Amino acid sequence: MAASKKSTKNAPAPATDVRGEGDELHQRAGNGHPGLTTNQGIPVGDNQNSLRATPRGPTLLEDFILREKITHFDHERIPERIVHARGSAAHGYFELTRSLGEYTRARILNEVGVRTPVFTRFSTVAGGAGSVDTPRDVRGFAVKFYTKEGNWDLVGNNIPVFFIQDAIKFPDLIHAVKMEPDRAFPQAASAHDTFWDFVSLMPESMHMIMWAMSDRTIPRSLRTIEGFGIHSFRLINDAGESTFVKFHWRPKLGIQSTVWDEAVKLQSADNDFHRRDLFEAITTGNFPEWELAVQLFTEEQAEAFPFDHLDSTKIIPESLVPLTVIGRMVLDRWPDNFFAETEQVAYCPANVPPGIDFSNDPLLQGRLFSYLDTQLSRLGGPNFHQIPVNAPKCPFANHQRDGHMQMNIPKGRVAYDPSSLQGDSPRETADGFPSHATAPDDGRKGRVRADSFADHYSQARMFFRSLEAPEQAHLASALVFELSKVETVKVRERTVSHLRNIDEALAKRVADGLAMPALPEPAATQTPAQDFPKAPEVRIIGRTKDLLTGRCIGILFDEGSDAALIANLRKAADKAGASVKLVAPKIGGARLSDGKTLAADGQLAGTPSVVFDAVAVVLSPEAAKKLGKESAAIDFVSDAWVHLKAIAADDGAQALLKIARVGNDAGVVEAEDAKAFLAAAATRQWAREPKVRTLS
Ligand code: HDE
Repeated sequence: MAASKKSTKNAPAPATDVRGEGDELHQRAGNGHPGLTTNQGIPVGDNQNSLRATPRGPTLLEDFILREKITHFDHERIPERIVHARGSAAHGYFELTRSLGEYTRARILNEVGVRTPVFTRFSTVAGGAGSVDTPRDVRGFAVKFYTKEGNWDLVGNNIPVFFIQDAIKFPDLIHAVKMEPDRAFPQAASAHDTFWDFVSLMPESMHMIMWAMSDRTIPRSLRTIEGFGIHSFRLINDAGESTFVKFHWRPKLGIQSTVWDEAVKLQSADNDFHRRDLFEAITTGNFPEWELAVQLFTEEQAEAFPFDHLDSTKIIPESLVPLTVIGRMVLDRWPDNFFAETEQVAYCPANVPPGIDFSNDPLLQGRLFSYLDTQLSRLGGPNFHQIPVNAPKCPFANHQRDGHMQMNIPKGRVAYDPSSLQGDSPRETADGFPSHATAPDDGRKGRVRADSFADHYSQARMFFRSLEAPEQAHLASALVFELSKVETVKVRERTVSHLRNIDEALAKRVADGLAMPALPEPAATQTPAQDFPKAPEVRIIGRTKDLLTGRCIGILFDEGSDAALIANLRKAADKAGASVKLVAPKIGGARLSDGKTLAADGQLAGTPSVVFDAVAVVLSPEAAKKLGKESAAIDFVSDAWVHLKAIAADDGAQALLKIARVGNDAGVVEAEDAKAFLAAAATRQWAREPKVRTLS
């Protein structure tokens, strides 16, 4: 009898983990199925009926199979993450393309061409594990690199700044944004009183508020978000010299976002929109990819910045320190099991290999404590590093012992250091930590905030003024939307009082959108905003890549649709790298003009156009007339129009377009002209926006 097979990198793990040697008892289910057993390996002959005293009598306590099964089930859940509870993750690799050997001795940043395995988890912040994928929220972007020198966790977000400057404020921030404790709503939303109450009393959050209200927080796909390590870290080279570094992930597909109405409708169309998108991309071989870029700067350069780089509410504009691309990350394998991997993965910003070190950013300093601590209750004890997804892929050894769920069997009598009794006990290594650049301690202790942290408005202004006009309008509308959900008038006013310090026109727009009788006084500040040069890198428009790769086109068809036209559109889309999904009123499809039945991928009522990047409507005149009375069909077309998507339609479909009040512009093309359609489908039709919505 063979021992169990271990899952190899790309092969799915066996459905059941049959450990150790068994005998024919364990194989007798037949057809290659292992026999069902209890957790003690006792073969189970009946998994359908519990043990009863008589056929209609009471169940017996003696039934150890029933008891074991129910007991295990009762304990299947662990506490969800206090933040970032909802997430999706994938395996992949990081490949260094440019050595940072001059700056760091970390091997992962020295060895060009070497592929280091990674496990990357994306998340929303505020919602629970079962909440939807598409609320307005920051996205977590956490990467665990399994390096040869131990695990390096780069635990970042898709926004390069944060709400607060000091970790001591984090519990307050999170309590304010989560559902309100007395009423237990709203779930996964910042649009409520407690959040705006807190941030309006916390001027340092204003820069982050600008980002949070921008289209960055309603991404189209996890494959189209940027990632940022946020804090400055240090790189330390062999000579012990230190260089500051900020880490940036840039998506190969470019940044793409939704429009707000689309994000709202996505919440009802598909709770799992981002998770499904990532799953489908990876399992169909369209592996998402990001570049890793760094900003490197010295202590002297940092001294000259007009802000403090240790303050996590600030970016370092690329005009001051340009980005250098040093590698790429490809996610190419979906986890075998959500709980074992995605749920149990434990990131910690304190996990860094020798050659990477921390800065004094007070937010980072607090995080260095929090992450290990939280796992003790979330994963139940100090041995969570032994869970496969968390275990380093390099050897690791020390004298830590015992504790709940110890999975290893350490050998020998020595569990302490120094020792002299055992030749193979682990010892310190000369090239291990500490690799720190020594920092002088000037002996002054105190709960103080450096004066260099006092400017809360200049970068908020820089961000807002750097955006393109449609993005500014979206940001203003988002503020109006969120503040309209705030019941307490003084909280609305206090927020607008900060906006006045950022940009007077923005404050007026928002006050007008809220129908405020008068503008409140600007918030008092000792450090008024300065005018920094624009930072074009904060925009999305202009930085989106007009690519079809990774986008999905929906084709709506019905009885009698033109078969050749559909085939042509599919072929052209496929050639351009887009995927296509067919939508029809019935999932079994419909008979096309050539008499053949084409099956649909989605039923019209359950597959609205929000899930697509562009749509084509190919209908016979009769079908268009029929669908003109079907609200799902009308919404399919009108939503594509108001969400600024390309629409291709044949002659037959025109009646439906008319009912859906689709206008005329460069994004509405004839279905016969596949080339024009695909060109329009590669981008959003921003010029259409003023026709379809009033922006604040
Ligand atoms: Fe986190 N954060 N955080 N955070 N964070 C957690 O750790 C915390 C912060 C981030 O996919 C928790 O394992 C404190 C900034 C991500 O598993 C917890 C502070 C950034 C994830 C925690 C911050 C992040 C977390 C909850 C202020 C961007 C999800 C569960 C000092 C740079 C990781 C857990 C995953 C998760 C604490 C602020 C990113 C409680 C105290 C800034 C992506 O430890």
